[in-house]
Amino acid sequence: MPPSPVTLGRDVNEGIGAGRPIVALESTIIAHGMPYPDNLETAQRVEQAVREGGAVPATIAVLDGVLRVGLTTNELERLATDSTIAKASVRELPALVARGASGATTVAATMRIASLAGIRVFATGGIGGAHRGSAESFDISADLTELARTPVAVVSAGAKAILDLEKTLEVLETLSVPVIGLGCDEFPAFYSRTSGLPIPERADTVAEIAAMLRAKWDIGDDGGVLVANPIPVEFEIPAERISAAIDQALADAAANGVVGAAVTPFLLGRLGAITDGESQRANVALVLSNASVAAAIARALSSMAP
Ligand code: PSU
Ligand code: MN
Repeated sequence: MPPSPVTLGRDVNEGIGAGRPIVALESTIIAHGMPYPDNLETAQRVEQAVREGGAVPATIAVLDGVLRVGLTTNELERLATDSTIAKASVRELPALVARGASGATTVAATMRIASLAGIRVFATGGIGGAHRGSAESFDISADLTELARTPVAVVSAGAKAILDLEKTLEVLETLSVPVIGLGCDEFPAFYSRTSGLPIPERADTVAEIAAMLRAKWDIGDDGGVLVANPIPVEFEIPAERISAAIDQALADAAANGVVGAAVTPFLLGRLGAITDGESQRANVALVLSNASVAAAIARALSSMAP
């Protein structure tokens, strides 16, 4: 047998050995999604929310060429402070490993590494998707293609409102990725609970979601599922209020010629500045909520195991 391509942290290793539910967490949000020290504090609070939900947190990154599942506090701190750490999606993984380099993993790369470790549930903030203007720019996140081919359930607050949500849902349909709203009838828009776009499936309990995951994987469909959990109501920024800030951030990105992988981090940073931190407080709240939901789904799934 070839050696395992991933290295597990101590708690994750013990948890997998004991058959405990595990929840994967991404690291792009730490390195490129929020400023220091809020990023470090959030990463630790998210891990704590997973523990309080009865599961083991497994934050994922590439450190010195090693695919790592479960990090120490010092390693979280390194991701939060080292500005040279690259944003790593799936296509960057071969180069990072071959060169012994480090990268903060996006939703796509985190899914892939989680799946190598046998982890089936992952909590994030919002997935990447089809950007506005993507009919021209072709800027569609690899998060969507990874959802099509890797058997991990991604718990998100929908897709970031900076995207074109209608196109994002269309691509997910083409890729046969189930999109399940937890207690909602509309696709949530990250900062807002509603988008006006109907959600393909609604579930009212985590048990129903676990049953759908089980059914999908039992029929040999080895792709992922997007679970959409709307932002907690007390932190919601209504669409009318955030949309002017988004338009401003998009205009700033265009004026600065920002393209490719830099687009999402740039827009999140600008939104934080324009809303005087409100967008970032919302981001923290929704990630924490997604971590709790993911822990509950992981528990439901592991209690169904044969
Ligand atoms: N959601 C957040 N903050 C983030 C991201 C998502 O709340 O920083 C990151 C995720 O890692 C996601 C990435 O995978 O943005 C998408 O980047 P792109 O559009 O370049 O694929
Ligand atoms: Mn992109």
